[in-house]
Amino acid sequence: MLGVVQYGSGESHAGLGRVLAVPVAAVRAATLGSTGDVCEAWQSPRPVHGGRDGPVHWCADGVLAFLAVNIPDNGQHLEDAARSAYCALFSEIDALGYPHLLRVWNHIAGINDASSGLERYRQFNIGRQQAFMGSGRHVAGASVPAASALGADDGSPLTLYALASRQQPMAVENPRQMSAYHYPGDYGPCPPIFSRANLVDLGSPVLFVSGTASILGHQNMHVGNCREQTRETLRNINALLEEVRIRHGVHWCTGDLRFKAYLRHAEDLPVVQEEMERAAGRPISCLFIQADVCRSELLVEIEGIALPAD
Ligand code: 3EB
Repeated sequence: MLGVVQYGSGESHAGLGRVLAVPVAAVRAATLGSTGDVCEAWQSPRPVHGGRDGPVHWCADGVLAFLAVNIPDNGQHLEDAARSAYCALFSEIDALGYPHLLRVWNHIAGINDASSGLERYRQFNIGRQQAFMGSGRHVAGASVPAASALGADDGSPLTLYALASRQQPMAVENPRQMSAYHYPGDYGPCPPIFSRANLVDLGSPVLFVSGTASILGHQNMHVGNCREQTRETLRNINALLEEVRIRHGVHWCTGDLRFKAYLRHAEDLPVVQEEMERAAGRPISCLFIQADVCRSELLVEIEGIALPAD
C-alpha cells in the first residue's frame, strides 16, 4: 500500500493512519451515495518504504511516491499555508528522488469565502505560485502537474495529497480551454498552476485527468444549471482524450476513466450520474463527493484516471 485517502467527518482519521502505517490523507468531505467513511487505497505491486517529515507523510515504491500534507488553517490569509505546503512537497520529492510532481489534490475549507477582500482560493493560488517559483519550477508548460482544487468541511486543515514519479511525465492541455496558468486577472492576482492532464509511462501509459469543469476558454458556462455544466465538463474531458490520442497516440474513451466527481449540492447527484453514464455509454466507475468547487459559479468538477486497457 502506498497511501490512503479517507473521506468523511475526520473523527476516525488519526486512528487509521496509526494502524495502517501509510500516509492517510484525511479529506473532510462527505461521499454521496454511500454511508460512513469511504477510503481510496493506492496499492503497489512493489515493496514500499515511507516516513514522515514535518507536515509531509510519504510512502514510495521505486516508481511512485504518494505524499499527504496537512497544514493548519486558522482561517487567516491562505497564502502562507499554501506556500508552506507546496514548498514542503517540492523539497520532499526532490530529497526522495521522485522529482516529477504528477498529480496534486487540494482541499481547502471555505474555498469560496473571502477574507481581507480576497477569496480564499485566490489566496491559495498566490502561495502556490510563490512555491513553484521559489523552488525553481516552471509555472507553465509540459512539467506542470495535473490537479484538482475543492472545498473541505469547516475547520479542516489545508489538506493536500499528491503523486510524484521518477519518470518524467508530459502535461497535456485542452484545445477547448485556455491553459489555467494563463487565466487572465479576472480570476485572481495569480493564476492556478496546473495542467489539464498529465501522461506518464509507469511501465504502461497512465493518464491523470485534472479536475474539469464547465469552462470554455476561461469563462464559466451554464451558470446555475448543473445538467448543462456536467455536459460541458464531459465535452471538455472528451476533447482532452482526443488531444491525447492525436498527440501521443494513446486512445482512451470517456467510459475507460475511473472518475471522481465533486458536487456543490448533494441533490444534484442523480443528474450528474445520469449525464456521466449517458456520455460513457455504459455504467461508470465514479466516487461522488460533496465539496465546493473553486469558482463559486461552478456546481460540479469531474476528474479521472485512465489506466492501461486490459
Ligand atoms: C478550472 O478549470 C476549474 O486550482 O488546482 C480545476 C482543477 C480547477 C484544478 C487548481 C482548479 C484547479 O479552472 C478549477
